[in-house]
Amino acid sequence: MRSQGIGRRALFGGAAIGTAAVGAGIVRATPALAAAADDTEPVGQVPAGGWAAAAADVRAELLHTWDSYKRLAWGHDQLMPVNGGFSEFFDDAHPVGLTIVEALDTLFFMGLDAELADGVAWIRDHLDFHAVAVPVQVFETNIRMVGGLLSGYLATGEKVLLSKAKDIADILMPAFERSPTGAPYRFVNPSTGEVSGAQNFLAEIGTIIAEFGTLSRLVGDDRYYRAAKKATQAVFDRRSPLNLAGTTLNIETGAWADPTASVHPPVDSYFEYLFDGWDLFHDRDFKTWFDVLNTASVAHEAVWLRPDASPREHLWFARVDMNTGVLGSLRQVELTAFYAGLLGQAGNLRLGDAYLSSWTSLLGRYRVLPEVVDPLSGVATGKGNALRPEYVDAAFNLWLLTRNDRYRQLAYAYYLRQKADSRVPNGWTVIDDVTTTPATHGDLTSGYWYSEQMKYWYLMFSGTDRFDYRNNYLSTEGNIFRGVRRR
Ligand code: DMJ
Repeated sequence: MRSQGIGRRALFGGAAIGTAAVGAGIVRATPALAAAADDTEPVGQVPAGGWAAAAADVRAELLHTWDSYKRLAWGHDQLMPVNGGFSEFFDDAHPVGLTIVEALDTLFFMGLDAELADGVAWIRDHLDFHAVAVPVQVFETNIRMVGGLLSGYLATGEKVLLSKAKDIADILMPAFERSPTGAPYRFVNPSTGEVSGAQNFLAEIGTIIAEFGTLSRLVGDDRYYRAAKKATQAVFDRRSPLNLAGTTLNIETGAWADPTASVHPPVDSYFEYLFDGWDLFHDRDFKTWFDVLNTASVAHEAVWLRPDASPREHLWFARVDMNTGVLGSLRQVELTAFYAGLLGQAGNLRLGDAYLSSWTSLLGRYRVLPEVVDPLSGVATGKGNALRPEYVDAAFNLWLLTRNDRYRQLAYAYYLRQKADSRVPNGWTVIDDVTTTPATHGDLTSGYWYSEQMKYWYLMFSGTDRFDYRNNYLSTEGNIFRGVRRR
């Protein structure tokens, strides 16, 4: 990807631009125009007490929330810190200790070794995914459970974690093996083995290779790697003449059920894992697939917009028709902020920086990012914040790549903002409305909070010798499959 590859530049003022007008206003980008995105909002912060104190604060917040989880919800999937209760993520009748699994490698990096040992013991004695008696999403089960157990194994060497990861991957395998196309069914019922959900989204089809490939490597059985690769290729082989893929595939017929191309969910991490198949396993096919699809996505979907009263244009990503390239919705989803880091990892630091800057620009208006936003008006159309990690994820990846301290300062400023708005006596909670003062709280500590942003913040601020800052790999769920340094 090169900056010349930016496909579209929309020069608009005003909030009431409809799709047709957007389409009519598109002009080709030039590198000179693209350079306009380089001024970044000055919202970064250096911790007054130094970075070590910031790291200690993150660790103390994690530990405080973990202690609440242990006291109020131990063994259940997720803590509800406001009412002091719990909720299950997969099956209301069968908790699987999701929070424990998600926290494992974060506890290791923070040196919380007694807590880590408690978690491993719970998993050894209680985790039985076969008992789950409802259909579970292959995607969520893989990135959270299989991934969490694998990174926990890499952090501790505890064989029980590897064997439970394999058990769960074996439960998921029929979703791949029974599919005529190789793209998985969306659901599996762990207790019956029944598969369901022939309409599947790209993220759910193709966010598999990091976990399944790592498992193959660790157990010496390439069935998992091959299944994940075949699923990824099933999408690539069905790309349009524009080299775009859609959003939803019928995995039985191979026909597109939704031909909307985008990098937003529920497509997002399909792109992430195309790159990761190359990054983790040096498999050239993944690199080729990533280059082909991502180059076309940037060319057709990148738009530069100037909202009301903004001094400059911001880079956003539109949805387009995969066959015609015609523009669809401009709605921006916070989950896609991760893509700033991926663009950087793939070699396009300029675009990655510009895209992070677009998200940063919203922090002039919101204390923490809302789930969904109209990029033309800046208005939040989804006002919640599910304790999302993606903005910090992108800042972390750009910081790892460049060591430009601005990214770490942005991440620290965001830490202070999220802490101020999400902290309750029992830990941190999701927000139902970020536009009210004070923020309107929901009641949940998302499992990924332990696995993702608390780890990203801690690694950025601490400089721990348990992590290899030069050679590492973090999955979409923040699980570390390369770069663990055990003594
Ligand atoms: C996480 O489970 C992962 O980052 C996933 O890829 C998408 N969303 C959540 C966090 O927002």
